[in-house]
Amino acid sequence: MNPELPPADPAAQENTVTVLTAEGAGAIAVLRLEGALIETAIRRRARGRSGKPAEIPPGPRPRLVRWDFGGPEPEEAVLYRPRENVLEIHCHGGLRVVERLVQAAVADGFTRLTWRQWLRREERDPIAATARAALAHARTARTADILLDQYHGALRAAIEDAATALQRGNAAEAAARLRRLAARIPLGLHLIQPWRVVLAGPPNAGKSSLLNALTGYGRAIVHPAPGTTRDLVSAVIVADGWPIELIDTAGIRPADHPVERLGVQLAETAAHQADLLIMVFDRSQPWDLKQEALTNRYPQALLLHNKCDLAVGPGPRPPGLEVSAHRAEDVPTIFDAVLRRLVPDPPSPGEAIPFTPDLAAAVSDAMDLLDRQSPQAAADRLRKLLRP
Ligand SMILES: Nc1nc2c(ncn2[C@@H]2O[C@H](COP(=O)(O)OP(=O)(O)O)[C@@H](O)[C@H]2O)c(=O)[nH]1
Ligand SMILES: [Mg+2]
Repeated sequence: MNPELPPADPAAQENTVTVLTAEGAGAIAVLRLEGALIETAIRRRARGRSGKPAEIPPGPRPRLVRWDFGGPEPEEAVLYRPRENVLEIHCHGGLRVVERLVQAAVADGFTRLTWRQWLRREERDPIAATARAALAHARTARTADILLDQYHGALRAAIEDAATALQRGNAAEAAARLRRLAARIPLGLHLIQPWRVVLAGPPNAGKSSLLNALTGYGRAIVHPAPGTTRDLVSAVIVADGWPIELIDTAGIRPADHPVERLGVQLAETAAHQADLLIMVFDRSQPWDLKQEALTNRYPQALLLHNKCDLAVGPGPRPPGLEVSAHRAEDVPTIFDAVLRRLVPDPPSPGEAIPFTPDLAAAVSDAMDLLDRQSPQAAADRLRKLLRP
């Protein structure tokens, strides 16, 4: 027996059907058929109002037809045939209709592609293909703009320049370019994934009140009795165009009740995984050793001394923002401080940003290789990103 797979039939591979609209139900769906079988499919399935076969010549004119996919009633659809071998079917976006139209295309000899596979094939530049796929997940116009810059070649050009510098023996220039790219990795990895900002601190300090104030609505339960927030409550918000997931916790402290202990453990885990930890303290209470211990344990935390609408409690406190969750005017001050931490140096338009873990890893690897005096290997590692 021959263990080798037979070569793929190129003709079969060229006839493809792809749903281009987002997964899930929508008002309108777009199916894209590609390949020489389009002519046969049109002859078999496209009908005019009278029920007679409709002709769809290539050209920019969209046509309303009834597409006979083998169901009880043909489906109304707008056909657009930009080229001989490309046909777009714009139809109602219900999940079942779309699935049956795809099945009909498969029965006609088309191979189903996911939109990601289709993109991979469409875009010769793999970085552009990845950027286009990432754009589908951008949450804000600001992050979408940055991904669009990468789609249009900002990152590709920077990587090419670094690789060229390496090959010309210009190690200093290559190192400088790679350092600039590496500095952008933390930002790039948050264009799709929001930054995680965790609110922690002793119970009753006002963490849940602050989450509510920052999100602008009552997302977390606020209660005068300590220990109300036993699990994590989170909300994704947008600050200055950046997506941020705010995570409220039960507070970090010794807990007696097992459910509470679970909440405290969750809080500790969240604190360790956070991009930014906000430690909230009640400024109206005396500053004590427990609070001092918390600030020592998380020296990287942003400190908020909350309830500053009340009289200040005794004891010297470490420096931090003095705010009140009950004062709307303090919200922008808190966001400013948060953003200074998360995006200290916002990128300028057109800047190159490595925006996936793979791209980031390639940049880091290239820097390591350069450090270890292997400029050729570093250049190869970068060039690999550019090949289709
Ligand atoms: N006066 C005042 N009370 C506050 C402030 N922030 C929170 N509180 C109150 O403090 C209590 C505990 O707040 P909560 O947000 O549940 O604290 P958490 O346990 O840290 O989540 C509630 O009664 C809040 O209304 C503030 O800035 N000023
Ligand atoms: Mg709470």
